[in-house]
Amino acid sequence: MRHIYSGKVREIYSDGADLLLVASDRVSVYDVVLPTPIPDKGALLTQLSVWWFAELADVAPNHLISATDVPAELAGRAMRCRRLDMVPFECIARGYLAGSGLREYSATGAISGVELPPGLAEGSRLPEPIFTPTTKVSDGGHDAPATFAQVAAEVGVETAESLRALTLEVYRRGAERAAAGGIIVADTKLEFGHSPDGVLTLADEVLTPDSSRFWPADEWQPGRPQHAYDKQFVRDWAAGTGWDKKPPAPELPADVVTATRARYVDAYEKLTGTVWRG
Ligand code: PZK
Repeated sequence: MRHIYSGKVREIYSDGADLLLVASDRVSVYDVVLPTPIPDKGALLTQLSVWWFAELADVAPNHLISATDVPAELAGRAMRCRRLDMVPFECIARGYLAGSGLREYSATGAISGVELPPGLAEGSRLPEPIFTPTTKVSDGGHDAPATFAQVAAEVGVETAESLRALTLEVYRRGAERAAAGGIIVADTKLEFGHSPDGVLTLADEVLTPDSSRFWPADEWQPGRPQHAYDKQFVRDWAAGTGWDKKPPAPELPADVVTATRARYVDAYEKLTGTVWRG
């Protein structure tokens, strides 16, 4: 096994021809990784992704080979995956207005070239889900919006149309399932790649709270920032400490760790309809 990449909260290893995607228990808030892990977070997000890959198998083929044929020390929080030729765009679907999409809409009235009606507020539900790709910027820079035409120019119009259709269908299916459990999926970020035989394939993690904005539906109120399903206790605690949001972050108190872990468990159980047995 060779370590090939470290993200803020995840790692990639190569193992022969395969990749191992490993999720840690680290949590980031305001783009800063906290010194305190959330027990089982990596396993919860990995097992949620694994569940979604099966649930969405009729929408798109995916890169997962096995979540059990992994080294013992990574059991539960690793996915053995096929190596793909990655599409150089993040495929984002949005059903609600938040984050960088809100900023772009406020400045231009559109997101990634998709025109939206005037008068939408922070947290508003969009008339219909939209595809708002971004270019991947390495070196910790922030991703930049890309229009459909820019995606098509890079990967071809046929692949671009497939990326849009698959991204929107994954979002619709995820949002519908989550709504039944009282969770709004405001947006989600997907990654795709081509398999060696040229098949467009869903990669990375899917519909987790790290790759998506999950909001508690019963607290949704357009016109203000929404409560995050997973990290709200961390954010509220951080605001109360007076921490300047620059590294290093302070240690989390035990009650915030416990409450945050419970939200990840809750999201897993509500989405999958099964009980978490770590
Ligand atoms: C790949 N990433 C992002 C994911 C991280 C970073 N199946 C694949 N084949 C080739 N490359 C990738 C994948 C996938 N998935 C994904 N970077 C490369 C990423 C997980 C953890 F730290």
